[in-house]
Amino acid sequence: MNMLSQHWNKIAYSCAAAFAGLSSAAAYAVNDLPGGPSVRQLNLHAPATKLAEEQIYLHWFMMIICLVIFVAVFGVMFYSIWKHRKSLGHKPATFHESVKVEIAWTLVPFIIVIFMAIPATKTVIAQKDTSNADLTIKATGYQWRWGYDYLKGEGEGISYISSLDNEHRVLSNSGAKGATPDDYLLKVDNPLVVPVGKKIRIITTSSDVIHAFAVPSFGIKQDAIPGFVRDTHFRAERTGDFYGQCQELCGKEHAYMPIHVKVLSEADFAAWVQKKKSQAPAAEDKKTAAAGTEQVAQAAAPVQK
Ligand SMILES: [Cu+2]
Repeated sequence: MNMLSQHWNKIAYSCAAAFAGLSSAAAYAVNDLPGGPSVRQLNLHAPATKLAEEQIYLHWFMMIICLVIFVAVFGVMFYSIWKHRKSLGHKPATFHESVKVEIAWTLVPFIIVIFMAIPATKTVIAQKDTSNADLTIKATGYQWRWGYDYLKGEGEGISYISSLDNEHRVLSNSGAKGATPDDYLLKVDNPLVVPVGKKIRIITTSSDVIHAFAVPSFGIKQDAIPGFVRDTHFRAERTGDFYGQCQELCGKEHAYMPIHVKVLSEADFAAWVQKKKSQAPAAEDKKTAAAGTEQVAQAAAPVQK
């Protein structure tokens, strides 16, 4: 056996080993998560809003135009190199300027760019139009959780913190060996709850560093910047659970601040609001009681000089 075939054998063995490793990993594989990532997903997330649908359409529209240009340009180039090569006796042309060619290669790309820009601009403008929202919710990024405040519309006044499910954090700390749940590191204690078919405006800001509020199925991603207010919006077309993550590297727990949006029917949402509102006064009472005890304790403590 010569050196070269030994070398190739080595590569083949390592490929086989890697493949075996992959298939044994597949035994533990999670399933597709509706509203979240899928196993071996190649395309964008399945859309749940009109805007996400438009983005996916634009993505393929642009990709196809790029592919056609690629094939056309390289086709002409390789054909010319092959058919008009020197060994066949071809002599290079000596012309220097051709007004016709120059006009053509300026106009054609210009028309293509306009053709691409029109649908893209329409979608970008629609993405930025946060007017006439049915519900306005402020999403505040914290290291490393999300705070949701219902500012306007049904549920006004509700506010809570949404953190990663602790069991998932423990699982991650232990290396996540063996089977992991389908919503691994996407499960939270208090998901963001919104009604279906309503325009939801999300105002983003942050209390510490830059985070980003992103839910791929809705086609939204907006930075949450400390000291600034930015906004985005979505109108979910169907009920269900949708998942996203903080998409701006924000520190050591960046991977542990998922976003879970629960889209409910209007009736279910109204019931949820009622439940939250009835819980809120109790929580308020507890807070006042705690503050009261603190004040008493402070008053009782000897004054230090
Ligand atoms: Cu973050």
